[in-house]
Amino acid sequence: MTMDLDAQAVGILRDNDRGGYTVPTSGLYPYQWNWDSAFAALGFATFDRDRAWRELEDLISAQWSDGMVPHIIFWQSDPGYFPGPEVWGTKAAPPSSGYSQPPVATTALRWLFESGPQAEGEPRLRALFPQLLRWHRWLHTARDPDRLGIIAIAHPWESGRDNLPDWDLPMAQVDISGVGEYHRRDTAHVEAAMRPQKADYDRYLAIIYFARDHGWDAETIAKQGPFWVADVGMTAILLRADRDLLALAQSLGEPAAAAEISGWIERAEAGFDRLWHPDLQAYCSLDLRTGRRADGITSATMLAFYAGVPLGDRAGLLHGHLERWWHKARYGVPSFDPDHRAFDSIRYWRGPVWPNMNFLIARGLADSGHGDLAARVDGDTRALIETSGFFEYFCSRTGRGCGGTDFSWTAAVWLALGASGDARRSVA
Ligand code: 9WN
Repeated sequence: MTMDLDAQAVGILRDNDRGGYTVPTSGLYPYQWNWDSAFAALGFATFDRDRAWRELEDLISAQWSDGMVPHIIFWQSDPGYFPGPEVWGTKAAPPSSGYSQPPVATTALRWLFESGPQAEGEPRLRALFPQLLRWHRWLHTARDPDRLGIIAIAHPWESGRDNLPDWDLPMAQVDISGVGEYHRRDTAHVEAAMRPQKADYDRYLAIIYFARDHGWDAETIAKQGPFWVADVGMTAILLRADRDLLALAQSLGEPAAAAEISGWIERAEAGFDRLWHPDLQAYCSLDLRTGRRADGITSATMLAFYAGVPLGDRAGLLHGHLERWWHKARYGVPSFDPDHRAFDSIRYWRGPVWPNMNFLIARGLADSGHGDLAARVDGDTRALIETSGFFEYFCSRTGRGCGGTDFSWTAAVWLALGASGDARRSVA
């Protein structure tokens, strides 16, 4: 059984390989996506290390001159996806979207570097390191211009967790009067009940049009953009990625970079506290335009372990939420609190289980000494794949597969977990 699934997972990554980069799934997502590639690299690393490096090299090669690494890279045109390059109008080469995504890629690169022979990794890492440093610097400046130690997203897509209920209130403020008619493609590939609604898409487009009409200028976006929310997921993943970048700077003997990165880590460790919601007893996103906190708990709160935030008594509170969610939803870890009125077990990021998030959550739990909980999260990820296949995400109540099929990150996570569930050992 496991052998078959291993072979299937390898086959999916091979089929989704477009020669240097991997599409998340053919049809629904026909381009390269940023954090998807980081997971794909971890999967490739289990059977083709050179290909794993290339995945990340291709991603970083699309970096903008200001340091931003885009969330979608349109390597070739494909009418099957909307909004395509003509809608974004970023003038980037290669054509790309104008937002970024959480930098899981840095963490994947560290895993790749440390698990392979020095002679293989060092020259490749040395070539990428300055670009990684510039990307992190961009995230810490363009997306945290006031140096709060929490990272804003300028569009829900920048979080990677597109239609979380967290974004409902901030999105309600977005003026959609200039959006006009458009033709979505996603619902031709998957059931509409599993995808964001038209009201969400109107706003996704209005936010893009604002940035496009202001030449994708990061300062204008930060000051006046219609959506500006500090995201727990982006902040936690960047903090973890900073720690990994620091380790890489030390391995490469880059003391000036190491000092700069240490400053970011210090700021984020202090800043993370701003996201604590005293009533909900969890880390929640914060609308930086209105000062309003999200009124629900998302799976990103569990990334506090992955980020290595000093938690004290809060660790127990977060475990309590996890236990409560398991009791209610059957499969962990739902992307949104199953006790909340906005929970929906199949609609995109509003309650299903996402294998990529589970992977990060479990690594964080394992690293912080909660091996039992990590094993349970990994066990659920495996059970979902064994029962339903390599779907984009899964219903947290029934385990039914949802969204895209033959999905790269699901195949990659399966391979990276390995038979033992020890991601690092199997990646090595
Ligand atoms: C928009 C590719 C991407 C993921 C995101 C996921 C979804 C895109 C979409 O697919 O977003 O970026 O069109 O819905 O939410 O996490 O990177 O798999």
